[in-house]
Amino acid sequence: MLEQLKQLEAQALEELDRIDKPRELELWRVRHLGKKSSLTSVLRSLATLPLGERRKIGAQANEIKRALESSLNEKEKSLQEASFTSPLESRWLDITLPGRPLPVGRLHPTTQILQDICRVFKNMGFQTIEGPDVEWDYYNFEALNIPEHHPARDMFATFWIDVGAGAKARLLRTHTSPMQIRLMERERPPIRAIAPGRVYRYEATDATHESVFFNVEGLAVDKNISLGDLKGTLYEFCRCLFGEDRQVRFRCDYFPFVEPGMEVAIGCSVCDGVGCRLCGHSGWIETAGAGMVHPGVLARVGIDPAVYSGFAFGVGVERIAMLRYSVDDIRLFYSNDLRFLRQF
Ligand code: FA5
Repeated sequence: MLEQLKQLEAQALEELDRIDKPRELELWRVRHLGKKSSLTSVLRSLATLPLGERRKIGAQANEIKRALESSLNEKEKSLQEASFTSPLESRWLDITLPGRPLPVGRLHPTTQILQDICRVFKNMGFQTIEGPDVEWDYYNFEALNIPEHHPARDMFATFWIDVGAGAKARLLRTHTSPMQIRLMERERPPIRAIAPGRVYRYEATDATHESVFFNVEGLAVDKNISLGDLKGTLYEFCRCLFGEDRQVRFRCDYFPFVEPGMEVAIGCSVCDGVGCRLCGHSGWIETAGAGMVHPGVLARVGIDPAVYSGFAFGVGVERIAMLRYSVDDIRLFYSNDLRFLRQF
């Protein structure tokens, strides 16, 4: 039996010597030191031997077991060391080379402009609020003096979610003006707030029109608010974003929820007012709708129009970005061309 043990040891060590992958070590351990190994069966059979032989063979078997275990540990260590050193030896590594730069992301130009717009109004004392993109017909139209079948609904080609449910129909908001109602329902004057957000219109796109774009709604309601306050606020807004020299034009326009209503245009920055493709050769870009909040709208939300008055405006954010960066096609913003986006 002693001879058999020596053979087992020699064979196990020979196999261990040939191993060159760490994952093979476990298989070797199971084969030579595991429960079903020949060595373990020798140790188990000791009980059947006469006492004298049992001591001798037992001592020998245990010694072989310890020797195999320590050879296994050493082999494990040497394979581990080899796995660290061999790639360094086989490949040439120039540790003086500069690292590969990680590309750093940036804010989308619309987000940058949105942040600038919000900052300008914040400095003028406007709080910023947000509201839902999926809106009720009531807030988007009805409460803004645009009942069902009112021709002004044609101004806003709508993506409907439920059709024919009257004021309870849902839609993707066509403008941020519903936020005027939501705000006045929950707050009493004095009110001074802006509401930035995405709006949706079911219309064909061109150089100045997208079907999904951003508006920033503005609303101020208090005693003695006048058209002069509205114009002053929008002049200051343009001055902060574009400097003193950029021209601003106010013209009469119609929106059912304001009286009087107006359209605000800013001098085209691509052609400097001379006329180009972007401004339709007019020298001006329409950037906002605005006006004095209609007395009927105030009354609907329980604000007495005999005591309070207010102004409201809705700015087209991408139009501001186009003017700011002299971009002559609005579709560039959302076509995900990195060559364009990386410039901002
Ligand atoms: C409105 O949406 C009104 N809610 C604005 C308003 C608010 C008027 C408060 C009175 C009081 P309008 O449809 O004109 O108005 O849109 C507002 C601005 O969004 C426009 O001046 C323009 O700058 C921008 N805009 C309009 N349509 C598009 C479009 N398809 N793509 C990109 N920008 C647009």
